[in-house]
Amino acid sequence: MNDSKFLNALELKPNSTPPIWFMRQAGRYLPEYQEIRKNYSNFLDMCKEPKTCAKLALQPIERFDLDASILFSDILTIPDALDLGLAFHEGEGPKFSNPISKPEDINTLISFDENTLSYVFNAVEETKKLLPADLPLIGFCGSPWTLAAYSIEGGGSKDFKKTKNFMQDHPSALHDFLEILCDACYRYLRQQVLSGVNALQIFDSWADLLSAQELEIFSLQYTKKITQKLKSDPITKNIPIILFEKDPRQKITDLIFDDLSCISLHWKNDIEAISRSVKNNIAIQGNLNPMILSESDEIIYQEVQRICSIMFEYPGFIFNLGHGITPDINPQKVQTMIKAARE
Ligand code: 1CP
Repeated sequence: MNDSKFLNALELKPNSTPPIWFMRQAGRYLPEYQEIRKNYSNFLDMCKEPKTCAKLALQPIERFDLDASILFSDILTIPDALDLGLAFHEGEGPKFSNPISKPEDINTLISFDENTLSYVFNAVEETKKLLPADLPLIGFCGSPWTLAAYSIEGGGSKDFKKTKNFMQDHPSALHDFLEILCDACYRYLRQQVLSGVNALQIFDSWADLLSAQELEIFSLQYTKKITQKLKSDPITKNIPIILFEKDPRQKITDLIFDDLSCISLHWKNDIEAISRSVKNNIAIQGNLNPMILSESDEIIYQEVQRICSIMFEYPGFIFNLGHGITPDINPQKVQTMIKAARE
């Protein structure tokens, strides 16, 4: 047994209480985050300061005594390194000044150089220096599909119309782009491991834009290539990999594959049915609807205990939300959620 409940769970070893961390645990709902954030007009400038990233990653650990920390950065650093010109302006989501709008934009892309992202790897090293030795750090990237969607759309969107049109009109150019992103993600994650992360999570946050068949062709195929490369590389082969697919059209039990140590469930997934059918072959994380955190303490207790009692005897269970925490949540409610899960 190692000293980390989180790593134990990823190895399907039992824990007395479930390890806890949650998506977007460092961020806008924390007043101590806002205190630092107000000094930067562009969020990306803050991500480029490794010591600041380390401090931000530690904030939720110090406040809530969580069982895992996640690198403070963003999934969109890769398209930014491809010169798509990322900025996060006041009160807006991400925007690319130089998005992919036609196939030629893919042919003329600069080649990915992970050294452009040395600020991220330095952030890993700085965070490791501040974290207690037995507290694992999670590295991450977006799936090639999710990164392509932001790069083509030029930012966030409700319906990702441009991306869908691009997929219809230029499927082969899109595949070329996904191939480029796939190689970039692998090199990016490998370098995070060399810098000190203990586990990896791949976020396919726009899986729900795709039909079951498209998900296989445009998303999972490339994510599997990344994990295959990681698993055949001596540097990364023992690092556990977690996959988050946001509300996919395909059944979770059908999309799980061998290289994964853990599947992170969206809040719409049925954790009971899934845990029964995967029978302890893979760790399971997540599933609590983040909206519950705006409810009363009683409702939070009920919902946390519902999930924990379903997963009580499942050795590889990691308590987490079914998607990122939203900026409007009162940190006190998070405390209630954690207390309920530890009880
Ligand atoms: O203005 C601000 O203060 C910036 C808010 C913010 C933060 C705190 C953004 C912009 N990114 C982050 C950090 C971040 N992003 C982390 C590390 C912090 C932590 O988790 O503790 C991580 C892991 C991410 C990952 C990320 N970024 C995802 C995948 C997870 C998910 O929520 O599905 C996605 C989709 C992004 C893109 C992104 N970055 C930021 C925003 C507001 C968005 C969403 C844009 C949109 O689609 O509307």
